Amino acid sequence: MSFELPELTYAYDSLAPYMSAETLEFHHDKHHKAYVDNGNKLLAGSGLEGKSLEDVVRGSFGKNAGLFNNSGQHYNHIHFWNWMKPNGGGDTLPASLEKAISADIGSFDEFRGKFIEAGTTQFGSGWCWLAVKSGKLEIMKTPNGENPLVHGATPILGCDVWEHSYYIDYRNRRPDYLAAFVDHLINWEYVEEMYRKATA
Ligand code: MN3
Repeated sequence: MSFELPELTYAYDSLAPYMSAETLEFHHDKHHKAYVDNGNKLLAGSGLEGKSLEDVVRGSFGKNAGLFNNSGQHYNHIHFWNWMKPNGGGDTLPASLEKAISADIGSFDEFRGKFIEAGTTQFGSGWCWLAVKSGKLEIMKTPNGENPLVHGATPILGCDVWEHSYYIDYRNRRPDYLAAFVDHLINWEYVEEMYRKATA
């Protein structure tokens, strides 16, 4: 099965002013598309053609750097678009998720602080995450196209801290971008859906 670029489920200008149409046009139409196109070229003949995307990511890690980088970024971005929605974010969470964050992280405010800190302190390009590992929620950060799948965990929320995700709108103010992501963009229903699947 080859990789395909998914359509955004919201209008390009609907996340403004927190993420502009210009950012989404470049990020989705150019950057994500390049991961899909390059990933498909590298998938051919890799021996992983029939596998699920998750298995391609895990199976190429440490073995086929080109395929790993592109398939990892394809996986990360498919979810990244769904981890956002117009009028999202804030501290009103589905009950099961709020309970799990309180139990495993401490409180919503602790989650918010640690998630933003993980994204701010990721040196260079990468991602910060809320992931399920051994049944518990954890804040993680990874470089480049890596994600929790290759560290024995399942991501349920991630924020792209590559400069292409925020430089048009925030220039070098990565912490402000991360705060806007948490306060105004997160699609908590999708996070909860991934949490339920990860803990089923
Ligand atoms: Mn990106």
